[in-house]
Amino acid sequence: VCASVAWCFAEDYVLDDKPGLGRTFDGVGGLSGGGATSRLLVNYDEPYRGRILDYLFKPSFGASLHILKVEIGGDAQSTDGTEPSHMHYENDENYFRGYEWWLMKEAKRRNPNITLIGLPWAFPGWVGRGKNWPYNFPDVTASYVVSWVIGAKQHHDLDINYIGIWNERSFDSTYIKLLRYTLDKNGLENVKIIASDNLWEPITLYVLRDGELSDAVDVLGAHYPGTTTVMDALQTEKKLWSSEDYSTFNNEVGGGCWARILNQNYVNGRMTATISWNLVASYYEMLPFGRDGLMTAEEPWSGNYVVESPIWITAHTTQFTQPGWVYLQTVGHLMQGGSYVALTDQKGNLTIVIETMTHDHSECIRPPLPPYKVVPQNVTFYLKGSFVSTLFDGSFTLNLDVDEVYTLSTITTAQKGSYPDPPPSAPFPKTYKDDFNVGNPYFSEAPDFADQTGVFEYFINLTDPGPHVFTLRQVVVERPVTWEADADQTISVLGDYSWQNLTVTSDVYIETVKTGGVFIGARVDQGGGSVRSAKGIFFWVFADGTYKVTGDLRKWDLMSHVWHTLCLTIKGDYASGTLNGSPLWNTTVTAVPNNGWVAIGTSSFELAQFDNFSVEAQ
Ligand code: 147
Ligand code: CA
Repeated sequence: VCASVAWCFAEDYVLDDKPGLGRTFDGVGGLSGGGATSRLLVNYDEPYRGRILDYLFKPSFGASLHILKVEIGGDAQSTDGTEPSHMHYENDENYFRGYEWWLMKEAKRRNPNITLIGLPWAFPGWVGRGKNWPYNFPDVTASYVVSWVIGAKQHHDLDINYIGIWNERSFDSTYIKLLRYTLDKNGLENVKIIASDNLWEPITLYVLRDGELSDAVDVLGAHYPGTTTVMDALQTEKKLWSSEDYSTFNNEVGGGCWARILNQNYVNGRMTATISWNLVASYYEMLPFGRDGLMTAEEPWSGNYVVESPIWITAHTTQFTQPGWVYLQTVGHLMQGGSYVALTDQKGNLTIVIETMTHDHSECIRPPLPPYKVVPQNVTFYLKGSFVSTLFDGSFTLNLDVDEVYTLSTITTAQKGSYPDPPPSAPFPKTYKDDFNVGNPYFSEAPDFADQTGVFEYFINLTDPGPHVFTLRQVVVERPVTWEADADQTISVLGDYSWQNLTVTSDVYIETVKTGGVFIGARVDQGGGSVRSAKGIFFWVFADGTYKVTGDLRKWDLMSHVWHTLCLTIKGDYASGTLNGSPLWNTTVTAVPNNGWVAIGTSSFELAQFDNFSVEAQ
C-alpha cells in the first residue's frame, strides 16, 4: 500500500470510553414508499420474494436492517406512484390495502426488534376539506393518522414506534401538538413523533422556542443532510436522525455514498439513525429515480433480482451493532481521508467501522460533495478505558486502502448470507392478460399496474349479473391533498417502456353519468411527478357517447387541424360509424326518430370545415 517505508508511518487513534460515551445509536433503515417503491416486489413468486426480504431484514444475513419506514398511503402521487389510503373517503376504513402492512409484517417476522415508522406524503382530499392543505382541520388530520396507527395494531398486531408529520412539506405546531394529544388520548404514549422530515430549520428553531412543541417532538429528522447538522439542533438535545438519505443509483458509487454517510452522519452531524430512500428498487426503472434502492427487484415476471453493493455496505454496520449500543466519543476523521466510528453495548463488546471512500466513488444524489482527498494509509488504534481489560491491552495497526469499508468487532455472528442465483433477467412478457377474476385477493392491487394518479383496486361488482363480477376499479373521486402535481385524470401504467407497436384492449365501464370518461393508452412516456405531462396515444370514450384520440393525458387532441373522413350509417335500429375508413363504433339505437334530414354541425360556436360531403340514401 505504501510506496516506500519512509512514508509508511502509522497515524495514531485512541478508542476510549473513559471520557464518557457519545450518543445512543438508533439504527440503519430503509424506506418503502414515497412512493410506491415496493410496488413490484409483492408479485414475485416464492422463494424469490422471501429471499429478497431475507437480504433486507434477516438478522446476520444481509442488510439486516434495524428500521423500516413506510409511507402512509394518501391516494396521491408520491414519486414513483400512488399508494392507497386506509381511508379513501371519510366514512371508509380499510387496513388491508396496498403492501406496506404486508411488508411491515414480513420485516417484523424476520426481526422482531425492528423499529417501525410511518409518514404521510399526501392525504385523501376529504382530509383537506376541499383545500390542498392538511392543517386547516388539524383534528381531522390527526385522527386520520392516528387511525392508521390503531389499525396497524388492531388488524396486523404491528406496534408503530414513530410517526412523522408531512414529508418535505410545511409542518404546523398546532397540528404536531394535537397529534401528540390524540396519540396519548388513544393510549399510544409509546408512539413517538419525528419532525419535520425536511431541513434542520425551521423545525429546530420552533422546538427551541416552544416548550410544548419540544415536549411533543422526540426526534429531529432531516433529509439529505450532507452529513452535517446545525448548532441549534445539537442544543435541543433531541435525537438527530437523517430520516431520509441516499437516493443514489445503486452501483458501486451508490455503495460508496452509503458507506460514507453511514459513518459521517454521526461523525460530522451526530445523527444516530440513517434511513435509505429507498428500501428496495421495486418499480419500473424508467419511473423517476430508477434503481435508487439498497437492492433491485424490478422484475416479478422473471423472478430476477440483484443484491447490490449497498446491501453489503449496510451489513458492515448493521450486523455488528444494534440500536441501544452507544457511540464512543472517540470517533472522527482519518488523517489521510475517510472516517471511523466505534460503538459499544457497554457490556464489553466493541465495533469499529472505518470507511475510506474517495470523492468520486461516493458522491450521493444530493447535496453536492465538496472536493477532498483520500490516499492509502496506515493507522494504529489504541484501545483504552474498559476495552483494555475486556479485550487485550494494546493496539493494532491496519493498512487501509482507498474505497474500502473495514469492520472490526467482538461480534462473531455476522455472515455474508447467500442464496442460489435468481432466474435470469427477462423483459416484460409481450403477451399479457388479466381478467381480475380473483375472489379474495391478498393484495388490493392487480399485478404490474403502477398507479400514477388515482388508485386502481380489485373490485367485486355485485350488481353485474354476468361476466363482469370481478373487475379493477379506479376509486379516488376527489383530488387528494397532493405531494406532487398529480394529473387531473387518473392513470395506471404497465409493461415495458421500450414497447412501440402493440394492441391494447380492455372492457370498460363508465360509472359517472353524462360527464364520465375512460381511456386506454399506449406509448405513455411519463410517470411520477411529471405524470401530468405524459404523452402517448390515448383513446378515450365518454359517457355522453363521444370519443377522443389524444396525444397526451391532458387531452390536447390529435384530431384537430387534420382532415378526417367521418361516415355514419344507420339502418333500422342499427347504427355504426367509421373514421378514415376504420370501423369505430356500432350500436343499437332505440330512442332515435324513425326518419329525418341529414346534418352537419359543431359542438360549440366554433370554426370548422366540411368537404366532400355526400349521402347515399336507400
Ligand atoms: C425526496 C422524497 O422525500 C422521496 O419521496 C423521493 O422523491 C426522493 C427522491 O430522491 O426525494 O424528495 C426530495 C426531492 C428533492 C430534493 C430533496 C428531496 N432536493 O431537490 O433537494
Ligand atoms: Ca373479470
